[in-house]
Amino acid sequence: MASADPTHDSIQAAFTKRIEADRLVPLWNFFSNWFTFDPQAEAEPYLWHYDGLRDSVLESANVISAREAERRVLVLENPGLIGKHLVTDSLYAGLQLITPGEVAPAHRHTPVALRFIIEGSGGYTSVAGERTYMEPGDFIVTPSWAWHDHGHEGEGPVVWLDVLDVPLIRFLGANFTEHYPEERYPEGPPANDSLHRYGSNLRPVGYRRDTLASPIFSYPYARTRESLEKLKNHSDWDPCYGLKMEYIDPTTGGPAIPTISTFIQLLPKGFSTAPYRSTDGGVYCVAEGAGTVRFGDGENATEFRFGPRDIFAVPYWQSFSIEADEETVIFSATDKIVQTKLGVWREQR
Ligand code: GTQ
Repeated sequence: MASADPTHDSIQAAFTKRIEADRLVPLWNFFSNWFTFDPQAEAEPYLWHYDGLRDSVLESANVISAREAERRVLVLENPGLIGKHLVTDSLYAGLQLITPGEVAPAHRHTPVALRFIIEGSGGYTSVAGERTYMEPGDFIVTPSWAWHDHGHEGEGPVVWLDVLDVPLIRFLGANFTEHYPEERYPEGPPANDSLHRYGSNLRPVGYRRDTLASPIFSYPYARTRESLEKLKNHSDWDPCYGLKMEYIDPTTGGPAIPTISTFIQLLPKGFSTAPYRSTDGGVYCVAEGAGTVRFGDGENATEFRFGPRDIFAVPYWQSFSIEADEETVIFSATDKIVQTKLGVWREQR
């Protein structure tokens, strides 16, 4: 900040210039930018209407094959993060399309990927050779460094939302990718083996976990929805969350993914959540229902109408509330678990 005394300013400027060559920078020149009273997100609140994007997503199949693209994805780029290819400051998200008969070739990377299925049937993802078939609303995990390819044996397009922790892993310097020499990873256990083995409140006797990854890859919507349906009749509604549940690793009770928290929440028809903010930014995908999401207040207030399959970005420390015109189910993925483990997570109700 310029002071009233120009000599003082020019002494400081000259000093700053003089130390530049020594690779030194005065902290006082940027202290207030860094040590802000509260978090200042670059991401902006934003909503993508799926019905408005669908044509472009489907058209991408005429532009490039899944094989050539490796992953045919239209990335959801936040208007506050242009050129960074991110949906929020800490997460990447995109819409991936696969058409009948196509294969997205096998590879593996240290960033974790999650999928939330938007439309279509008959598509599958294979993790270490085990196929998981995808139905709308299913939540599927590709753990860090697991070989995976995608395919489609059914009819019609299959589209899902990808969310990856790429920004975090790149920032930390642990970003590796490897391409499998064949198009597909060799067939492994039968389809959905891991769900039956670990996802039924059972586990093999003697099971010992040797990675941080959950042994199940698939959280089928049919099961999730049934739980919400049963619980909604006698749940205490959280004023900010409605009925909100977290996807877990059944063998630990911890999060389904070590670096991304994932949730499903139900809001009954007519329910309005109380304004809420927390330090975990995230991406939200509407599984069912319709309503309005409102961000901020006063001059900076913005609101978006939402319907099924719409996706919205909630920047960190951004106050927002959701009003459900119909019974609404929303999936979300945030960096809460990372912040919780580091002891810095906060919320304000
Ligand atoms: O499906 O493995 O959106 O590797 C970006 C990178 C999806 C995937 C993405 C990927 C994938």
